[in-house]
Amino acid sequence: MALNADKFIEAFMANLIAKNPGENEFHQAVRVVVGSVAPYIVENPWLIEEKIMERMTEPERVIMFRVPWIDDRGDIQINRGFRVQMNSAIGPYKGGLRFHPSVNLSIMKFLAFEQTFKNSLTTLPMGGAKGGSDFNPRGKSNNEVMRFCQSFMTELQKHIGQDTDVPAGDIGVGGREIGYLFGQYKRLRNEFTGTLTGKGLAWGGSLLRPEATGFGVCYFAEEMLASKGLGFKDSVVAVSGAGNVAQYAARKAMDLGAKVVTLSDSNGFIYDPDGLDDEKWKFVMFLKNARRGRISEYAEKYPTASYYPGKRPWGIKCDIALPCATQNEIEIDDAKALIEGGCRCVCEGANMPTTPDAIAAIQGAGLLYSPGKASNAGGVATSGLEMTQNSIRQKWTREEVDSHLHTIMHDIHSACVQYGTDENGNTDYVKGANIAGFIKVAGAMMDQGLV
Ligand code: NDP
Ligand code: 2IT
Repeated sequence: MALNADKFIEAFMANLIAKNPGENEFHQAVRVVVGSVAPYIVENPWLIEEKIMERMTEPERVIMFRVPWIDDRGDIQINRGFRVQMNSAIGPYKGGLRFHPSVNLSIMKFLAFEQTFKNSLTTLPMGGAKGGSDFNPRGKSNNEVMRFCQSFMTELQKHIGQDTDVPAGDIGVGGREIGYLFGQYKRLRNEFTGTLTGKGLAWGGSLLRPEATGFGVCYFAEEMLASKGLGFKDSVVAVSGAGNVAQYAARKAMDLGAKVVTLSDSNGFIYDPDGLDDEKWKFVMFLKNARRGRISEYAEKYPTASYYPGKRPWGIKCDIALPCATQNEIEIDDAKALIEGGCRCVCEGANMPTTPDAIAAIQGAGLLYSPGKASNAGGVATSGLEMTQNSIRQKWTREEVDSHLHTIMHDIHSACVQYGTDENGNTDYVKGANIAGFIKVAGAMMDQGLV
């Protein structure tokens, strides 16, 4: 049986790599999922005949387009726009937009693929998609960002809609960008609908959407920790990133009684042995969201903190690690450092932040480990709640949204336990999340025939 599954994985991956050459991030994301579901597939050979994995790894549609715009000096700029509509078996396409210079087709496809399984886990009816551009918002004026967003949406609006595809934010796309994108969508389509989520509170946004991914990460970590009689209280937490997900993961960890000692950006990390407090957290919010500054300025303002340029925070001793920056930010040496530092739990806020060999090391050392598709699903789940509120033209209270978010994170944890727990009672959250996500999407695809 194991041999069959291994053979299936190797043959499947060889074909996928031949068909999608050079798309390393996409290969990586697929290999992890196929690794989990292969035993299930070989036990149900009709899934092989139905070519279910071949269908799931071929996007339903890929849109790539030119995004021309004019910068503040009057020079022409050309960026590349993407929307990968991966799978609509269980609902309209749903997933964020990333604006970052590293964006390419491989990154878009890995994110859209992960999103399909994540959205399936949320219990809500949402298919999987991702989009974005190699545009770099850093250092651009508000007017430049607006012109870029307007040009990007001028093409994207042909392919999205409240019942078709509902984009949201991701790296480099926050409230400001969603505002400009929504404004242009409304102008071109002459409709005020919930076609984007992460909207401002005055124009259709949901309370708690900005907080939802980071809060959800901590709710999920609480569930994992509780299974071992542990919790956030009095623990030391290392967070990477300093953007939307990191900010609210740090906030919730603090509120649950933990000491958050690190934050980072792509230039380096800060270590504050005293931990963040209310004032320091508010400074980070101002620094990153209003001033759009660098995390190094934290150490300039608070001399108890040190700044480590060009480094990641995983060498700092911690009980809980919350990677909330980007893909492949915990490599094997980082994993070893976390294990040696006594870390008990790695709960992913980012998408695919841990490399496969680092995951194996972390799981092998007996740490609690959850993949982003399970633990960061609170963001897209709350986007789903925003869509519901838009459809019924109502606005829920913060408490109502938070209660839904809690229930969803609890249910995702239960699904991971149901599908990922072995005879000895140990839960492999990677296996659990992948199988639970897969079964629902595969079933829906079978019901709908060969499309
Ligand atoms: P933001 O743009 O708000 O913040 C991203 C943070 O990560 C910044 O601090 C950024 O630093 C850092 N970062 C980006 N690229 C790199 C890199 N190559 N190396 C090191 N640091 C980097 O994005 P979000 O907080 O929204 O997203 C963070 C992660 O969470 C991503 O993986 C995203 O896909 C995932 N995610 C986001 C959700 C959401 O609702 N926003 C939902 C679920 C997952 P710098 O300023 O230097 O670029
Ligand atoms: O990776 C993600 O789940 C997101 N960036 C959020 C997507 C969404 O539609 O809210």
